[in-house]
Amino acid sequence: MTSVVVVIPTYNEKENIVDLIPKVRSVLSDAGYENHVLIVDDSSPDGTGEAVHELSRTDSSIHLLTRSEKKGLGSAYLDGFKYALQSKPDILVQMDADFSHPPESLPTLIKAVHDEADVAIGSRYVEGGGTEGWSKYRQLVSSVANVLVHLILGLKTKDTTTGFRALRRSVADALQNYRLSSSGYDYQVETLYFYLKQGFKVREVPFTYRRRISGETKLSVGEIFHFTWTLLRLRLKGLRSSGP
Ligand SMILES: Nc1nc2c(ncn2[C@@H]2O[C@H](COP(=O)(O)OP(=O)(O)OP(=O)(O)O)[C@@H](O)[C@H]2O)c(=O)[nH]1
Ligand SMILES: [Mg+2]
Repeated sequence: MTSVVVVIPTYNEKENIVDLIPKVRSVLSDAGYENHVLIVDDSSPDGTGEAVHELSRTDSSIHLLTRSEKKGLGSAYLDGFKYALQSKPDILVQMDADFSHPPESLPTLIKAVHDEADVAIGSRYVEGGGTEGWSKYRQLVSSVANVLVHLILGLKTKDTTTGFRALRRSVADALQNYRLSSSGYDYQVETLYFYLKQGFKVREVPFTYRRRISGETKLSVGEIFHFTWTLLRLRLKGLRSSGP
């Protein structure tokens, strides 16, 4: 039986996470996967960690990794993968806690890795994908981010910023040995850049991104500037190491 660990970073997501975890577990069990859920919580003041701990008391497939303070989305994934790799799962999944990445789309995403891909990217910008309930501002931020990635790094992947991804274990292993320079939202692009440079087979799988159900966004203007700076840095590093 194929084993899957779903890694979900949280910061103040109590309301979402108590509904999301059982949903993820049931969707994956119904699809025939041995599955575990790992929450990486940065000591959320709203009690997210305590709520997850409570759920884990009755379900040994729910795990909680608590970090002492808010350290960023990217580093939460890295710490989560490191922890999850100890049990040697076949496939690792990363997804948000706020239902933007629909649990119902998990089997299609995972199947792409199960069948042939090294990395499956849940994509809003390939045929069949899309967004629901986004403001014009949020649409603009996402489009501009992708245009910048295409222009500056020359990547062909349509949705370079999505955080809904499934990875073969060997990819997560490779990531552990790579010195990642991003710790925030720029993690998505830096890792994609790394996967493509390593020659991993990356596939986009359409899904519909939904506006978060409850709670607040952690995407700040500061993160957006930092993201652009990361692209320029990666481009310069790429030029120095191997040419355009
Ligand atoms: N552990 C941890 N999780 C984080 C941190 N920043 C964001 N997250 C989580 O990462 C996921 C994505 O963050 P969101 O705020 O939803 O960002 P977004 O999806 O780009 O923005 P929205 O579209 O407004 O939801 C959520 O599950 C957050 O709780 C962090 O510093 N640490
Ligand atoms: Mg979100």
